[in-house]
Amino acid sequence: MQEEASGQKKAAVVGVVGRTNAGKSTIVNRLVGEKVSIVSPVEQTTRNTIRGIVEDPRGQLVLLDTPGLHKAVGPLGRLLNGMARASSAGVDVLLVVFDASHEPQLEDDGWMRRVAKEAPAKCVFALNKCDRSPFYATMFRDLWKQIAAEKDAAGKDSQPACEPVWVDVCGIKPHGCDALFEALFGLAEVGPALFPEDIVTDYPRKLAIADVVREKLLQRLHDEVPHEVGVVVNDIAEKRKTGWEVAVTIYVNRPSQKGIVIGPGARLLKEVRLCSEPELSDMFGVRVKLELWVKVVPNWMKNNRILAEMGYLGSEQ
Ligand SMILES: Nc1nc2c(ncn2[C@@H]2O[C@H](COP(=O)(O)OP(=O)(O)OP(=O)(O)O)[C@@H](O)[C@H]2O)c(=O)[nH]1
Ligand SMILES: [Mg+2]
Repeated sequence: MQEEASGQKKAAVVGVVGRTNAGKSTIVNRLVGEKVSIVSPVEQTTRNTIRGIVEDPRGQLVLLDTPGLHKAVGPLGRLLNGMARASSAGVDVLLVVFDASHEPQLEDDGWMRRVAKEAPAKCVFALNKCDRSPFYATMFRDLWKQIAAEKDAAGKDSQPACEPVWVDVCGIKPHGCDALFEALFGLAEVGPALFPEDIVTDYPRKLAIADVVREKLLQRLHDEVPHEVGVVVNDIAEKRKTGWEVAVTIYVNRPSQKGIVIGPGARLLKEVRLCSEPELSDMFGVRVKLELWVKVVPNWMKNNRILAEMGYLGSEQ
């Protein structure tokens, strides 16, 4: 590569967007090579914008993993959609992830129209889940052709739709994102690194711990409960001999949900704790012990203090 040969490294901020469940966080973790963002089959898994930092001989990519766009339900849903839209602005490269194991959905159409309208200079369309069959790559390409043609036909005054770089990817396979890496570094420009070399994320510690606990809950809860669960880390006591003792509150919306989260004989909560602790100990290189409390606060999603503690209102700790 020319830049490498001349010793000049590249750098880019990449906004990773797309509809919920498309596999954005899976791809970000794969590119970073470490888990920086939680993943689950439940919609609206990612609730904060998370920066994953990729260091490579070619340079540095700063990936902004965002909440997936979805049909907004309630104040939290609207907040997450706003966050997703806002984080596509002001990036060097826009990476739109599509789940091509399904036909294009309304939100996919929406992202394509947004790209056509705003014509970002550099854009990659990643068709994810190419391990699955059928794989609707042609349908996605045809939809884009149609949207770009509509935009170009719309008038002389507006700028023409941009030409995205298309890549088929598989977020769950070890080499499933190599082509995407190539595409992103291909679009990045020569420039200084934005973060020190040895960090993979600057996501605040309390929010990262809360996310791991929420991931373990999402993996075990069904129906509407996952969307009405929120997690806050209240305190991290750093003990010299025994490691970190972390106090965590799990907020639910209704009394019946408290019983579901705790589970018969407190089994579910215990499982969540036992799965989270080793992962967190690994993540931070110190023994982590969790104390989990479940609290019913009707309409916590409308409570600005709680939303701020969760980092959803931009007052991250
Ligand atoms: N088969 C297959 N499944 C995948 C692939 N990539 C992601 N998944 C699965 O898709 C589901 C959603 O993945 P996430 O990475 O959480 O999706 P997301 O786009 O970040 O979702 P939100 O955070 O809700 O916006 C998870 O169950 C992943 O394991 C893939 O390439 N192939
Ligand atoms: Mg996500």
